[in-house]
Amino acid sequence: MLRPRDTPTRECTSLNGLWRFAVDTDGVGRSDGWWRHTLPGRREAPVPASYNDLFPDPVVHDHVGDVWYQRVIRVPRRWERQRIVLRFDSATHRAVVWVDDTEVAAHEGGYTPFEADLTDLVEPGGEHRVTVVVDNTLSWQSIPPGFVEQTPDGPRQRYFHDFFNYAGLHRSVWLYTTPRTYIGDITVVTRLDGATGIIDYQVQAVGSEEHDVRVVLKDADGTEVARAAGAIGGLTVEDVHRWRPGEGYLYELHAELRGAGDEPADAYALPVGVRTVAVEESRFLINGEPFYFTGFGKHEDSPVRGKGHDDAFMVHDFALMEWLGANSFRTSHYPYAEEVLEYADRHGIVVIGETPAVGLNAELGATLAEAVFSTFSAHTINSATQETHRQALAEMIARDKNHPSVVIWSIANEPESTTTASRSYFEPLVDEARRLDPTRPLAFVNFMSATPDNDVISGLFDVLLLNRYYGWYKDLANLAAAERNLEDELRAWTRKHNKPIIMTEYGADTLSGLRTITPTPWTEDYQADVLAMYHRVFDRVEAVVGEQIWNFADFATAPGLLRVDGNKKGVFTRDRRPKTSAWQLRERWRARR
Ligand code: BDP
Repeated sequence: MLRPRDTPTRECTSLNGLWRFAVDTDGVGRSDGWWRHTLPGRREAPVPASYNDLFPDPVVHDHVGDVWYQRVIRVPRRWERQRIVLRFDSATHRAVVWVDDTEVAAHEGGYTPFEADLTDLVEPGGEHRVTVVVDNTLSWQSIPPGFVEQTPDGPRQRYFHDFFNYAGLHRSVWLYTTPRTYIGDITVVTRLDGATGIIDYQVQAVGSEEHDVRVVLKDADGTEVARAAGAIGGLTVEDVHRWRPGEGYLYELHAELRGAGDEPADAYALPVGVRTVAVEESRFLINGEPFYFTGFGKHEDSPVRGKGHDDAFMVHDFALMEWLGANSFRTSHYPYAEEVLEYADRHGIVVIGETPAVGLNAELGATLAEAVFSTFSAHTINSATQETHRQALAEMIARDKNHPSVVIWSIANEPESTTTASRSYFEPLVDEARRLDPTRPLAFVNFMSATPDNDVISGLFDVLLLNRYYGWYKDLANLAAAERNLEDELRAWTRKHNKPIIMTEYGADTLSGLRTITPTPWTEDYQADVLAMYHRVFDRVEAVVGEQIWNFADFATAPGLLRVDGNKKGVFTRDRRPKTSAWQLRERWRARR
């Protein structure tokens, strides 16, 4: 799915800004047909943003169910004879969209885009009402899963993941045009043959049959370096400038459809980074060279905006990672806004892309939702959930396949992975991911109680991603034992699988400003001691090819006895002030570059 762009044949208008907004507390909007009229009440909400923290009102903050957004759009008169598309970069967790009285789109899943073709519905020069209902409910069949508990005081959403269930229109909304015959999709796969780069491309045209495809590759200065014709083909670049960590060099692939009169029917420009990714035994190779990941698991999370994308926070977060010398991050625990991946592409930051499949684990359900259940069963996570998961995976790969920054797909975070049911659940998803993208290594993030002895699914994957909390949930305030246990476990994984290991989570909750001399959990000093202990072990175990701390910054969660106004494992506070560990990391990571 191509991101909307202005090109010589396409025009984009942003629909970001203030929309009318109503919380459907009584759940009557759908039966009363709220899309037919102006929404009730006088509230407005910004797009993009989560709605939860905008108003000082627990009814909004903890709402379970539908909220409604509405605005009027004006379609420029000059868009006559164009194909007109309405696009939502995301709606968390599902949405239905109407234009005037007509339903135009419905989408499940909170972190991938969806579109509606409005060509036959809207009038160039005219005004139209756009209404969106966004439902934040998590069920056994949603990804991520959850359940709604009916209590005497109303419904309560329970879920098995450790971040607040922010919802709303978190990303941009667009109205854009393409010609009626248009480029529907482009796929690029890059290879290296010595100093030569090869870009295998595929351009999918939609509409009239009579057209030619032409492709021109330009370097970063805009100079043409290769050209080809045909919907499927290859471009060869001698002395190619590689995309590599730390330097996000991008070419631009200009694809054109040409009709009978040789007029350009459609044109689209796609940034392309030429690089390879491979796994060889326990090494992770980018462009044939061993790569060591340093950085974080993150969240899209900031005060007031919640999970709403914000360019200022994005640039600031990347600048802080650069200050530390970090070279990578994981999009824990869902695909991030596409702006984030584009930025990573341009700046040479390496990304592990993750689906929203977080909390598929009864053990976490017991801790985070006080719920007792079997992870996989006819009544809990079942084949319908698996289908939602498959769709989320397919939509992530469709959106992100062309980003050179993305080097690994993570199919889930901390699922149950020790039972035959987990093996049956994941096998088809692994096959599907490999079918959709045979070029990138595949992984899942392994939960602490799934050890080399009882795990039954790691053999299906290329890289081991481990979340370990020695020194925190285990061996608290006993870092000598934590160090022994961590090293023993890493060596056991290596003996069993001989695959690259990336520690995708480790850390300790830390209250900014709390200091100590003797080892005391929650202090800044204890966080620094825990990280230093992990780093000593990583430096001794050869199969460890990456360290991504949990978390980049403190973030909001559901209330819990272990959570003091959210999760405090950040190296930065929620407003991005450094804790003591930041200087320690800066020293370690900058020395590695
Ligand atoms: C892991 C989860 C992560 C949590 C973290 C923690 O992957 O989402 O926030 O632990 O407990 O289980 O801090």
